[in-house]
Amino acid sequence: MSDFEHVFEKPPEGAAADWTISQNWRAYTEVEHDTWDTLYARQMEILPGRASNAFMKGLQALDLNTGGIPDFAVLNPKLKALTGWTVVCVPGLVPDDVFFDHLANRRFPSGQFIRKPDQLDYLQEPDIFHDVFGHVPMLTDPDFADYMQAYGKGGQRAQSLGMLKNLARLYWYTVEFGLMDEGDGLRIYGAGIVSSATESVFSLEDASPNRIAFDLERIMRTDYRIDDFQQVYFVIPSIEALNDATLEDFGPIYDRLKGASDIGIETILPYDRVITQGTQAYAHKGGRFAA
Ligand code: HBI
Ligand code: FE
Repeated sequence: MSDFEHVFEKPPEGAAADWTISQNWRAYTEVEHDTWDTLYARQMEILPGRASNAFMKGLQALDLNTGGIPDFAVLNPKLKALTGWTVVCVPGLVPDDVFFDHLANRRFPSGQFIRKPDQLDYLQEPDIFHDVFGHVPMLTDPDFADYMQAYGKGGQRAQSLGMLKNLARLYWYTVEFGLMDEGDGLRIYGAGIVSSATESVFSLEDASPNRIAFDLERIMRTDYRIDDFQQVYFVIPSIEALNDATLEDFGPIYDRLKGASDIGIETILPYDRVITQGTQAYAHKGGRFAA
């Protein structure tokens, strides 16, 4: 049975044309609320000193630890006041054009379901913990809020130009699995890492993955895998720099990408600036690669 149980051809019963559904917060069970609390507590054992300042600041501001799954009716006024974003509830993965339209309008689509107690360590499809704990705190950062809206607008254009595969890689290696150099060491800002207990440690401390300085076109040529830890992570110097990278016109970039070959996940190119663990490595107190 595929992990993806929440994929639909058209908006399921009760969903609006834009695929949104009511969160129906009252219907969550004790077990589901406990699952949120268990996952939250586990991440908070690991993330201080590993997650980026922007993530930790956003988590504090939104107060996602009031006990159980956050109620969007309580969360959204706080988020909207900070950067104009709101979280909307969807039944699962939505078609790309629907996803982009929500992002382009500062609406983040979050799954309504939460993983089962026997799925704590891994599930492939995004549940509400991945979406709300992983993605939403970064939306409180003004530069990241702009970047995510630009991604939505860029996604609509990429789709029309047949360049979605390349743009999806940019999302993957920044929004989902991005690292940031905060001067005193690498930190996590990608939702796929920050919502995972194991990958939060692996991405910063394990010797096996490559950590390469952010390069927009290089990323857009680089494959990725969805069923295991990443083999390569890309490191931005700041969220502002990431946001600035999307301000240029992607037209010429797409033209160059059309003729460029894909890059495998294990490849290091001669011009890659590889971030080695001895320099801006992870400097968590007691971490194996303290600078
Ligand atoms: N739908 N609900 C949801 N969440 C996602 O993260 C998501 C999606 N649909 C498409 C998608 N992501 C990716 O293919 C984007 O890169 C387009
Ligand atoms: Fe995600």
